Amino acid sequence: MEISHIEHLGIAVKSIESALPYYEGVLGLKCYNIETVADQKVKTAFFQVGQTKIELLEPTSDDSTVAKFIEKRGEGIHHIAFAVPNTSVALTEAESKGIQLIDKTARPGAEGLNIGFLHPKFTGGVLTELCDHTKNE
Ligand code: CMX
Repeated sequence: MEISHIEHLGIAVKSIESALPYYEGVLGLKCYNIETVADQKVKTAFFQVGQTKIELLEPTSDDSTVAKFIEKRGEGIHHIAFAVPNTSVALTEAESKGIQLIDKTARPGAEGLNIGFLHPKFTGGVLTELCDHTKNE
C-alpha cells in the first residue's frame, strides 16, 4: 500500500465547544472548519498541524459509534487516518491480505475525502481509516 502521510488523527470528545480552549488556547492551534457528517452521526472540528490534521469528533446522537466509544473507553484517540492515492484500491488490497473491512467501498467523509475504515480487531486494536482526495466516480 502506498501511504504518503498521516492525513489526520481522530479524537473523540463529548463536546467540541468544551475542547476548543485546550486546542486553541493552550496548544495555539486554529480550528479552520467545523462540519457535521450526518451519516456518521458526528460533528467534526479540524486543526492543521504540518501535513497532518487533528479531527475532533463529537457524537450528534446517543447511537453514534463515537458516543458508544466514549461511553466504553472515555474521550481520547479514536482513529488514525492514512492518506493513500486511491481509497478503493487500498481497501481491496487490505481485504486481499486478510483484513476485515468496515467499508467495502470508499464513501464520502468530512473535508471532501473519500474514506474507508479497517476493523480494529484486524489492525492491532487501532481503528484505521484510509482516505484520498480524489472525487468519487
Ligand atoms: N478503536 C479501537 N477499537 C475500537 C474502536 C476504536 N475507535 N471502537 C470500537 N472498538 C472496539 C471495541 O472496544 C470492541 O472491542 P471488544 O469486543 O474487545 O470490546 C469492538 O471494537 C467492537 O466495538 P463495539 O463497541 O461493539 O462497537 P461497534 O461494533 O458498534 O463498532 C466499529 C465498532 C469500529 C466497527 C465502529 O465504530 C465503526 O464502524 N467505525 C467506523 C466509522 C467511524 O468510526 N465513524 C466515526 C468517524 C467518522 C469520521 O471521521 O468522519
